[in-house]
Amino acid sequence: MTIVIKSDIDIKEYLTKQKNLIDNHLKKIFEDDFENNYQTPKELWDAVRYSLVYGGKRLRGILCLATYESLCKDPVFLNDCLTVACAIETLHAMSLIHDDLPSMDNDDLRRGKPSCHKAFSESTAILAGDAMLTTAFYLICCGTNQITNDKKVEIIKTLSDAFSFGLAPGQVLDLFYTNKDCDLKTIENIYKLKTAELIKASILSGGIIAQDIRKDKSIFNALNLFGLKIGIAFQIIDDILDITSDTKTLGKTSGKDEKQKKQTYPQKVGIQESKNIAKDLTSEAKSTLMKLPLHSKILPSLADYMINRIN
Ligand code: GRG
Repeated sequence: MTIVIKSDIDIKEYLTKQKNLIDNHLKKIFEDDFENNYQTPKELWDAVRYSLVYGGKRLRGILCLATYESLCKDPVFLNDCLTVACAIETLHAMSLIHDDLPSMDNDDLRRGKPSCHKAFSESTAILAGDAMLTTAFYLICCGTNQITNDKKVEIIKTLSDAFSFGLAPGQVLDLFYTNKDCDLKTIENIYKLKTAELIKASILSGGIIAQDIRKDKSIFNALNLFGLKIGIAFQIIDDILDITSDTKTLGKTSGKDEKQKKQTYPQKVGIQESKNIAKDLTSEAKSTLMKLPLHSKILPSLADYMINRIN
């Protein structure tokens, strides 16, 4: 594998190339490798493959790879970074399965097809999510060959922090404030927890593989802030698209936030002001990277893509 650094990035071409890399690696892991482990009982692993291997933009995995490539020219750890990117996508996909459950957001559609509990059963969907949550950490421990054990622990800590202190409390608050009024600060905090923490952790994971970023506080702090800001902007755009786009384009049911009386930026300040806030957050995010010795402009390009996306 080689790293190609371009000054003028064709973002669509880059996204397609990186998504293919991740898709193929996920197929290899969940369809070919560990043949016995990933087969029995068939229903469980079919549900995992159904929700994970096909579909998804792979943005969190792509951010992990892009951060590595931005900080490290040496491709020696690139294959391990790809495995970590797949572990991150496994974590993200499990959060989507659980998010869709009847006791959570109760959504019948995900990635353009029936959500996991609709295609299988509620109990299988819960258990597929559980298996994915633990398999992701197994992949970081046992599916990587070049990175040190210290780095593996650092990545596991970063990602488990994102779930324990980000997604889980974020989801609790999101459900708590459904159909209840709250202020914009509270909504921002929910977006930070349920969405931005995993985006931040994906970026930090790529950074940890590339360098000792915990020692270089300027790099760690900049990536941290960059991740949180683009993560919040990403969720704001998600909520705008829920209003302005259609179910086919989104691959999930549009118009749900209004129906479920969710507390969102567009509901609070309107679509245009929400767009302005997402744009400002993205500019602030990009400016945090300015002083870093990056080898590529891919991270700012991805930040721009994330607020201009249509699904
Ligand atoms: C298991 C500890 C633990 C916690 C999970 C269910 C849950 C708690 C949290 C839900 C978090 C969640 C799904 C937030 C929404 C984030 C979001 C906007 C997802 C959509 O991401 P995309 O557009 O989806 O990147 P694709 O399909 O492209 O991957």
